[in-house]
Amino acid sequence: MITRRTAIQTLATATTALAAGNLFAQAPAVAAPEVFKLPPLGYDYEALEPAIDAETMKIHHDKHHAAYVAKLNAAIAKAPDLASKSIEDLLKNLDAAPEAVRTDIRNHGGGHYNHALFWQLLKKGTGGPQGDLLKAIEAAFGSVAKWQEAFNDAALKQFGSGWSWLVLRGGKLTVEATANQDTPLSKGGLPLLGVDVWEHAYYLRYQNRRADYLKAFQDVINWEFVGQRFAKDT
Ligand code: MN3
Repeated sequence: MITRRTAIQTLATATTALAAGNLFAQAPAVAAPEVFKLPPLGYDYEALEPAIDAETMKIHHDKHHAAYVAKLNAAIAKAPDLASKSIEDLLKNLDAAPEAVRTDIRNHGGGHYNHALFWQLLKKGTGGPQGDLLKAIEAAFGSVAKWQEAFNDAALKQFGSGWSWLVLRGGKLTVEATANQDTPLSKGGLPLLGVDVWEHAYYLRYQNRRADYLKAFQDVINWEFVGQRFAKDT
């Protein structure tokens, strides 16, 4: 005869066995699913020497960007409904993310997006802006030199960590700075070009000399890529 007590005992034994089975089946503990992946750099670490040194590129891409991706995936694991969204969608609609993960999406999602863009923005020897982009820069800033001045000025004035950007907003070009890993995408703009002014981006070669890094950065802008981004959205 099955009493209530033996029924509970049987159930408890079965539950324990099931849990044990699951434990062995799942071991070892798995990291958050890789919804977002670290994109390859796309060129050698030393490709941007001497403007940006190989060691900085290696640590910046393999460690810093990888950490943003890992922490973004950890946040997505806590809000699986977001897993089907693109990084652009997540950042354009931060308010749509559950409050518990919103700050992580903003910081680590922003870090992932900004760096994935940044690697593509870098290339030696592409000259300067051409064609329609050149015309638009001249119309908005007066000249390429004046744009450089505004861009570098915003980068120098950014207190602490952040970015300076060339942004396409409402069909017009602007220069804007953001703190931390905030991106113009979250405020309705399209970042065409950005310079990372976190110290991890330049400290090994330039130490406190952010202005020297910014001057050298101008030699490694992939203007063909920036021009393509501009053409696609105008
Ligand atoms: Mn960085």
